[in-house]
Amino acid sequence: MNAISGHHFGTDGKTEKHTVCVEGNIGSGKTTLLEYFSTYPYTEVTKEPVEKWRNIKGMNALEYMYKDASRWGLTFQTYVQLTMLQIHTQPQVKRVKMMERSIYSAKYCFVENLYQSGKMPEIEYTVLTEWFDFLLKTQDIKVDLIVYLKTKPETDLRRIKERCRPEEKQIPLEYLETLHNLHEDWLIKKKFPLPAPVLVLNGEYEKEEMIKEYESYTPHILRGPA
Ligand code: DCP
Repeated sequence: MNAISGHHFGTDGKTEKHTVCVEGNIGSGKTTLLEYFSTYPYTEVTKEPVEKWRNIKGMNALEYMYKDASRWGLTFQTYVQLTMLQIHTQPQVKRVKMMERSIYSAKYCFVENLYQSGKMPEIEYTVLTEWFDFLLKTQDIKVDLIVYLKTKPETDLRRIKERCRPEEKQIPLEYLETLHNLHEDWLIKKKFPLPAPVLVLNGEYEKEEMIKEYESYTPHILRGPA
């Protein structure tokens, strides 16, 4: 690893700042990947937004959404859109900014799922979409690389059960399959606009093998596209 001093971030001459978003299904291992990269001195990693969604002035929007998605989907996704925007526009101090998810996956995977499954009426979908389009046009939402942790929905379900987040107890496999397909539609099949190139990592590995996978892609992830 290179020593870091002042504004010189490496010996390769690549000192430009860049932003990396980590995407993947629920339980795909995004948090673990971000924890690994947070140990590098020139990366800043934003905290898990899900903790904000579980506590809006003491109210748990994530719980509301899982209990009754038709009633609370718009409320929850409006708040997700706000918190993602806040993270995207937060001033970047270090050379590499890494964040969990993005305003894009919220829209193209989760809002899309609510709409397509009939849980979000067209009027709500349209209002959220108009906000989304306006934010993209007027705000600085720059992403240089998307790291996609690709997993099988069965693996996600096992991990979700192991970690035991109370709100997620009732998640069925079909829900993860639908979300998996939406991630694939966006990140692989390019059915929705892609804000940056995509690096696909195999998220199926467990602990030590996974760390080896991170290590082998570290130059690519931390440097961004040449
Ligand atoms: N969620 C949602 N709508 C969004 C984003 C997330 O309904 N726009 C939900 C799905 C999960 C919870 O929020 O129940 C957190 O999901 P993430 O995939 O963002 O975070 P994880 O902690 O599950 O990721 P990982 O297990 O990969 O670390």
